[in-house]
Amino acid sequence: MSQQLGTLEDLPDAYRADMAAAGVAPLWPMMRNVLPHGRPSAVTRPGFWDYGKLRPLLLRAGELTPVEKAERRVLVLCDPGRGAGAMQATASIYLGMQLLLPGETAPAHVHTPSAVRIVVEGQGGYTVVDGEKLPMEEGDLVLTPGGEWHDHGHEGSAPVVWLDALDLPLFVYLEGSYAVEGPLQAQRNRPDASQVEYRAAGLAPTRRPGAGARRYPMMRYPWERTRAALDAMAAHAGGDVAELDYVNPETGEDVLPTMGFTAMRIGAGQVEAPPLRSCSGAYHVIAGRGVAKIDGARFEFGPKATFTAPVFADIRIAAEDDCYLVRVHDRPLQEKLGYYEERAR
Ligand code: GTQ
Repeated sequence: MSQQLGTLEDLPDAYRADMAAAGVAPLWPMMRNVLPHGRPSAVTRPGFWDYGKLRPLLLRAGELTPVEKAERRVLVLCDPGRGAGAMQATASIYLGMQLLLPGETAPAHVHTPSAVRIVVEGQGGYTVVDGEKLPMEEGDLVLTPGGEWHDHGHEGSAPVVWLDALDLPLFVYLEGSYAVEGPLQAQRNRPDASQVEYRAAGLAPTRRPGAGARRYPMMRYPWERTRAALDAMAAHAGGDVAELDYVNPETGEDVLPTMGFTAMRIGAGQVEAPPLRSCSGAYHVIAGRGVAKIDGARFEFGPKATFTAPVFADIRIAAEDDCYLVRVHDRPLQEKLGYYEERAR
């Protein structure tokens, strides 16, 4: 079955030159590169970022580069498989640590990629999306979906840091990535939808016929609620790891078109060993310590660490104490394309 295919070197030099001059190339020497057997071959390699190492670099960026000179003051987490400078953490997922100092604002813009913020440190930060002011407390998940105006501000007294997850690499690949800048938004004088319409799981506002919900009805998922939900679930999980999907409260679907998010609680002594998944992923540690083994790489993690897993990675996460993590993945994209799968380990 696995036949040896002809190589470029098998072909006469003159023929190769004629093909190149005509703007064509033979498929067969490249066949296994573009269509490997059985499973994809990943360029992405497992990555690990300790917050203790990133934090001083980020604060130094705060001294070196005023926010006006940065638009967004971010250190990008570069996939080791693509090397220093790679503007991505996996094939489809971009991750960056963003710093906002007290009193600063990051100007309003709108872009084609979608973003999610996971708050790492600090109090008083907020994001305004389409006029809705979303407070950013540690562990909160805040959406800024593609096509929605957003700006960031900071009313607190100490640095605020959050992890950005964007589907930017996909949009760059598609030659579809661009932004438009605008003035800071007027803020509606009311709390965000998580505190008004969507206070409780399973309840959504009653609507008149034809009066639909917003496409992104709730753009902030307070960590306090997520953690309480994980604890309640873990108490009755019979020793299983508790994992919850972040969903659109009106539709039950993934919060964004291409990226999905889950919250996990791996209890002390438990090991999370998921099936091999066709999606890539990133884990951000909200609390707890443990050891992650991803495709043979071994990472000792603590609070605020971030690590990544390529497609079909062999993942084992052993918790030393109770661990809370947020997982970012591209399963929604793969499901839309019709190829998401899980294989037994
Ligand atoms: O906060 O809007 O990390 O536009 C990269 C691009 C953050 C943002 C990033 C962005 C933003």
